[in-house]
Amino acid sequence: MAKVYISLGTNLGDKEQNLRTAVQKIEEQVGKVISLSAFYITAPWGFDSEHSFLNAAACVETELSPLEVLQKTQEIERELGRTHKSVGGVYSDRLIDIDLLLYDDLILSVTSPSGAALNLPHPLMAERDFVMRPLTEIAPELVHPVLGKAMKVLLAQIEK
Ligand code: PH2
Ligand code: MG
Ligand code: MG
Repeated sequence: MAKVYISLGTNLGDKEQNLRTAVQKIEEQVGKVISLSAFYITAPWGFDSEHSFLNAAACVETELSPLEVLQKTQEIERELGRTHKSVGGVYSDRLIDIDLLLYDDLILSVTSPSGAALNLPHPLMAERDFVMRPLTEIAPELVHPVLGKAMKVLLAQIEK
């Protein structure tokens, strides 16, 4: 059984409900949610929007492979009404975004059959306050498999 850490974000609609529904669907389709952070109100990062975000992190125990987890989480995004994805680092408002951060200690860069890229660990996670704050809440001592530092240390680096 693998442990996968997931980041969730939403800045449209009933944000709290969007996160709750996503977590419920993850539990049904990916595996047992063994930890879930609080929901954090965050400012849009990397683009301008009048809509603030609600972000969270979760740890899920799964029997699925990394690409299967990606496929399921993308399906859940579509079920929740997400119609388009960010392209080339150009972000837009969204009902739900579910990103894979870590899958055990795997270091991996592949393209799924659907054409989506899967990079593990998530290449931008350690730069993003909206990811690292909820993740550090649920896994402060977890060591990043590439950077070799605990999440609490990486978060402190962003904050200073
Ligand atoms: N997601 C992005 C880009 N910017 N900003 C916040 N606050 N929260 C997010 O989840 C977020 C973002 C790309 O997916
Ligand atoms: Mg994202
Ligand atoms: Mg995404």
